[in-house]
Amino acid sequence: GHKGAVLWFTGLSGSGKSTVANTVDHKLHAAGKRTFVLDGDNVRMGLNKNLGFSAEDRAENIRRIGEVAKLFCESGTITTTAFISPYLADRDAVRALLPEGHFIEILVDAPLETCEARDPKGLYKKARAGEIKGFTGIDDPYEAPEKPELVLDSDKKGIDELADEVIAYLEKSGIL
Ligand code: GGZ
Repeated sequence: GHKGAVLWFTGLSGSGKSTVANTVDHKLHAAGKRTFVLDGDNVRMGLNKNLGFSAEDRAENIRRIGEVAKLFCESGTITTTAFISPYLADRDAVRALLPEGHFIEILVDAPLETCEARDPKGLYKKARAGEIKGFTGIDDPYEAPEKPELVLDSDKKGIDELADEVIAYLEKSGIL
């Protein structure tokens, strides 16, 4: 069997969080693990649809996701979350909800220039044009973790390699 855990991906829009998180989830699921993904598609569209992108709303977004992830973790599920979660204090508050060793903070690291060049939804372009205010990395801060359990170099490495790095960490740390 395996223990429950929260794999908390954090990083800029366009860093590859969702893609790596979903790839990790698929690999774990294929290996017979109980898994679940929380991301913007299933959380910001539902539970958190009353929240926007002010500092207060982002904090509440992360708080609720943390509480839901905690419940999944208690059920023995390996839960991956893929939210920018730009503020240190909000992520630390989630860490404090979970038992020692069960919150695994994963920085999906890519320079702003790379994320902006990818711009899959054209949001950076809109932010630069002033059509979106308070966009993370442009006119709202991204506070990188100081001691993440894992840093993924999404500028230099491919999705599959990064997903395997996460799984290797889970094996090393006794989650799997
Ligand atoms: C950042 C924004 C914003 C602003 C809309 N700032 O590339 P995406 O589209 O899919 O990822 C971004 C997503 C961020 O939602 P999160 O719930 O992950 O953010 S947080 O953890 O900060 O609460 C982007 C889109 O929503 N988006 N406006 N102003 N990203």
